[in-house]
Amino acid sequence: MSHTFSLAPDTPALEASQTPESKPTQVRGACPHDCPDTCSLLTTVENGVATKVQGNPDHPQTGGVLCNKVSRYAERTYHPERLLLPLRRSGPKGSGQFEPVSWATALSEIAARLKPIAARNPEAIAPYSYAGTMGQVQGESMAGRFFNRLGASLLHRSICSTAGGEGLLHTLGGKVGMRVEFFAESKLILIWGSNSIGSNLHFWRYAQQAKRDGAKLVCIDPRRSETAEKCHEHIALLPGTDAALALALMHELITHDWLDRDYIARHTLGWEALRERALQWSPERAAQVCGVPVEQIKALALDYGQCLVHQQPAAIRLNYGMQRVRGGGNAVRAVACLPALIGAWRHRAGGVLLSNSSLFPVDKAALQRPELLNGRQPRTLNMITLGDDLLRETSPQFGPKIEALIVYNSNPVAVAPESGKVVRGFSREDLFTIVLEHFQTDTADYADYILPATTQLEHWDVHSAYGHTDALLNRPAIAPLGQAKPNTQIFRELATQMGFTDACFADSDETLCRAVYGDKIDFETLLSQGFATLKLADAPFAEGHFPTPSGRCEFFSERLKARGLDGLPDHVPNYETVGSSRQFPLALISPPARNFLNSSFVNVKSLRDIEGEPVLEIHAQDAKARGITSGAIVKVFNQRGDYLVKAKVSPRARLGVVNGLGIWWRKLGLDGTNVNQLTSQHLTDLGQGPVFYDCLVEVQLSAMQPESQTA
Ligand SMILES: Nc1nc2c(c(=O)[nH]1)N[C@H]1C(S)=C(S)[C@@H](COP(=O)(O)OP(=O)(O)OC[C@H]3O[C@@H](n4cnc5c(=O)[nH]c(N)nc54)[C@H](O)[C@@H]3O)O[C@H]1N2
Ligand SMILES: Nc1nc2c(c(=O)[nH]1)N[C@H]1C(S)=C(S)[C@@H](COP(=O)(O)OP(=O)(O)OC[C@H]3O[C@@H](n4cnc5c(=O)[nH]c(N)nc54)[C@H](O)[C@@H]3O)O[C@H]1N2
Ligand SMILES: [Mo]
Repeated sequence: MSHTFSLAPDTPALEASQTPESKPTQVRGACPHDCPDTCSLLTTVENGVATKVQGNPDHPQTGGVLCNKVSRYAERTYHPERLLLPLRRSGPKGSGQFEPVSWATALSEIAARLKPIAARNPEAIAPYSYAGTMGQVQGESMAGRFFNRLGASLLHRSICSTAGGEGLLHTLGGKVGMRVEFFAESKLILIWGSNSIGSNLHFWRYAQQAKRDGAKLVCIDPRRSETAEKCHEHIALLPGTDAALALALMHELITHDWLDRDYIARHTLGWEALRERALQWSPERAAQVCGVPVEQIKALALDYGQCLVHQQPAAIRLNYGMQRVRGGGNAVRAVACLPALIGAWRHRAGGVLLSNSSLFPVDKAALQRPELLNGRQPRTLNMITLGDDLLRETSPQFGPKIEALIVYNSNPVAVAPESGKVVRGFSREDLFTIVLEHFQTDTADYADYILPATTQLEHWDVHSAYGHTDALLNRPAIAPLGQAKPNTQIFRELATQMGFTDACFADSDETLCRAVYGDKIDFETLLSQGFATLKLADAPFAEGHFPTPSGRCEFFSERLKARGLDGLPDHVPNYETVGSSRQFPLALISPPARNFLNSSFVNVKSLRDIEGEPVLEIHAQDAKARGITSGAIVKVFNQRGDYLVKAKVSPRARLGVVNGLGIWWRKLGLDGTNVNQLTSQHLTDLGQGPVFYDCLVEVQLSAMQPESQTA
């Protein structure tokens, strides 16, 4: 393969399509999705058409294996409903009726609408984006420049990981932890708030290797997930009670003296205070709060403590599932303290991993150019409160009413909480909405203009990972389909239309790719190999050196105390705790479905066929009490709204907790809604994140049943 890396903004350099008659070629890329695994892709291209997308066998973290979803990436790319032309609304708001227009017309009409708003107050224009692609270039590079130059509202990109991110920051010093490959050598692995088989498959391969070598696997998850059923133990705690469990484990480590006193003395901060806090959490008290047998907590503490006694590595794979509750930040802090207590960090196969993304030297300023703000300090909107924010009038407290919304890399109508309000906001006649998309999603239905974006097979990008420590380059394998353009190019052209003449808007995607890491990661390695592994110590914290202000693992955080917050981790009960409401007695969680990636891939038929239809898993006893049997249509409801789903009486659901697997497109749901109709806009203790899994509901048989549908 010869790779020429020259890229004019609008004409991706393409090995395959430049020589349409040539033999099949394989083009190296990167999976763009929001997943810890960030796989290296090999796309086979024949006559300019991508015929197959595979895992790259030369990339150790990918090992030639892709998940079911991304192995269908070509099917998604060539999907008959792919958006290939710019579209302008031709029916009422939200009707999903559009007519094709030329790019020139779309862009000039958009600019004509945005200019007067910007002239009055640019903060009335808001971006909304998340992780449709995790690419540094097709994410916040040209888009960031555009919004900075405009002076638009800023966006707190909080919808996924900010509670856990802040929790780690104030404990370990950032999103840093074990290297994932060393889990293969661990002797005890706690899989905590993670359905690894569904959402972190390549980690699961390492866990399997460890299991074959005698490791014990414990899963801590309210749901009996695909992963939980394959572990030796499953602790099915109530949602939002993880900190209580972690503190009770500490209690046991202390009372049995399973402590690495040397490590604690040399490499931690706040031990005496933490000790006092943990001693308030007997296993009996935690068992009450967590809704699990006390013996299970004691047995887990014994397993963890024995790793110290026998000098064996104990590892924790934490994932973001457990921080989507009010106390998510504190819970991550509590769990992240555990390895230091037994000196697990001394081993390369010991410690904890939630994310390693802080290790990547991304030069955000070079990409987004904050100097374009020119001294302005626009307000920051939170992704979580989109529903409320769209419905707000101008006020001194919140600033101007949102008049225009530019959505890219996200599907907020499906994924943001309390979607009844989100939909009402998007329905506003006076809201001007632009959506950059591959498909006519629930959000695109509410657009005034839909602009067709390229997929990962059609554009350049650079990717950091969060579940391993390699950076990846994505080369386009095929030419853009139809009239689709990369996000970067759409924002370049919008900038031109708005009259922005700053030189940085002319930067090509090549320049942006090179700017991601500057000289911190060798770009030639990315070009020749497709990936570059960060140079890191095997056991990063064996000798302390945490990237905290004190250089220690901070059980006690002065920074949190200075903000008036608890300096120690604690159990912070949910906003909506089980048992606190007679009206809504069940806890609802809505974890990812294995064959979807958030709301992406829901429209890929072969994958949707595997998932079937939106279901609510419910415990046999909870079902019986309500006269519910498998296959019945049930109404799930609370004070925020309701939605209809098929019930599935299932051992995957624990007593008192129902699982509404996510995230279906609303328009493919039984009544045009999805689970986010019920979730709230409350924020987490740290990081101002979402509380999707902190949500009480009631479930009842619906008047609509499968029989009456066909009658
Ligand atoms: N197939 C697939 N893979 C994905 C995704 C997807 O949608 N589909 N999403 C991606 C995204 S956006 C992310 S952020 C990552 C990580 O995404 P995560 O959401 O962490 O992914 P999971 O590991 O599937 O789910 C978390 C697990 O946490 C459990 N859980 C819920 N509440 C609690 C709780 O209070 N305590 C504990 N201990 N567990 C709880 C759920 O039952 C679930 O099994 O995965 C990514 N990977
Ligand atoms: N109830 C409930 N809600 C949740 C969650 C949950 O567990 N339960 N999980 C939450 C989490 S962890 C997350 S991360 C969010 C995810 O929320 P989002 O980041 O909004 O993720 P997706 O739903 O996958 O939507 C991404 C969209 O971007 C589009 N896209 C992909 N690539 C490109 C591109 O290159 N250009 C453009 N213009 N568009 C592109 C895709 O077609 C897709 O429609 O959802 C959150 N919502
Ligand atoms: Mo996420």
